[in-house]
Amino acid sequence: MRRRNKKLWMLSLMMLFFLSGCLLPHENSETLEMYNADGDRVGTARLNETDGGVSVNVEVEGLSPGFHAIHVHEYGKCEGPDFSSSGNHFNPDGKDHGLMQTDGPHVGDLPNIEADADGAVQEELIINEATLKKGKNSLTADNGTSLIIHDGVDDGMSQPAGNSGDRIVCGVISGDSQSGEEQDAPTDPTENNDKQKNEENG
Ligand SMILES: [Cu+2]
Ligand SMILES: [Zn+2]
Repeated sequence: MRRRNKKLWMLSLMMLFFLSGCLLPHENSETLEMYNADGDRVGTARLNETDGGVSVNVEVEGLSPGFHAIHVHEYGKCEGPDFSSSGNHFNPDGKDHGLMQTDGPHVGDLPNIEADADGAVQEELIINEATLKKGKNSLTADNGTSLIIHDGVDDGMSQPAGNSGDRIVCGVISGDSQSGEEQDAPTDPTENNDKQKNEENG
């Protein structure tokens, strides 16, 4: 009798782990694979839902030393080499661009990140008005959005995009938990290209 209760208890505990492992983190976090214009994987961006918006932990290398613009763009598509497939900045409220703009900013506008002398960045940013859950400001709804790093610096004022220069690194925010679970496995960029091709054909 006792043993059976213990078994049941273990089973419900396992159920709880299963549910929390499969349902909750998917809406609360996602790890993006970041790719450069050549299709090489250059790092990750870890997104977490917080009370004050979505936090982004960017770990990317291969940039030029110094400041770079970074934004959330409106479409979840990273097609190199120019990444124009990602569209304009994520701007569900129809505001102007720029953190220093009185009629701004876009929800997707973020402070510049700074690469060190080796071209590496490790910074944590907050997308204040955004969510990974459902809603108007959801980064994952309607086929997702994308996180873009630029060659230049966002001046915080100029329309429509802060005069930030070329788009050089891109990662898709899909709401798909798979990318989060595979975060530690190095990916072959050609494999990813094949996958994208297949998705387009399908
Ligand atoms: Cu941008
Ligand atoms: Zn903007």
